[in-house]
Amino acid sequence: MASAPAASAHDELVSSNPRTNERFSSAPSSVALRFSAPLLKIGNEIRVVDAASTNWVRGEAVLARETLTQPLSPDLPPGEYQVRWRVVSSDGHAINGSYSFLVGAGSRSGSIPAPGPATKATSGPADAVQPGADVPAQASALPGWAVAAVIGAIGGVAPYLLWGFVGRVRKSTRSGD
Ligand SMILES: [Cu+2]
Repeated sequence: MASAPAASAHDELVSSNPRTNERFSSAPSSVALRFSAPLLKIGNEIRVVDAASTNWVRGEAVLARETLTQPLSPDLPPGEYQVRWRVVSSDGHAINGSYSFLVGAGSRSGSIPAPGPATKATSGPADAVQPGADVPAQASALPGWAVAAVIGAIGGVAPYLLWGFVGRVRKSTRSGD
């Protein structure tokens, strides 16, 4: 049998800057991730955390087709940083992953545990987790099925909302005559 076509597969991370376990003498100013196909423009997130779970990103991630770029705070102090990404693949599925890079000579890779599966139910968004609380950052992240459900809901409801909006505009235009 021929191998199955790749059309139905999730997209994959094909390259990154920084690379996995790359070591910098001076801190990088951004993280750029390139995927195997253009991402959907929804729910894409890159976090860059240190061993204390501080997130060092600054501003919004910028999506350009298959490349998602996240600016970082200037002058990251020496240490290990873990890039934790979650994006929505071109087939509508959420995919995620993580890898580390190093700033300065002293640190070693592997001291930051990789995010595990999202098993804990949480009552608030990720940013509501108290600093210093012993909760993995990804525990409150939306699971993939939830992201897919939101996309499905938006896609299913949008035409009706648009229809209703157009209808109201038409009515108000007529009554204004
Ligand atoms: Cu998929």
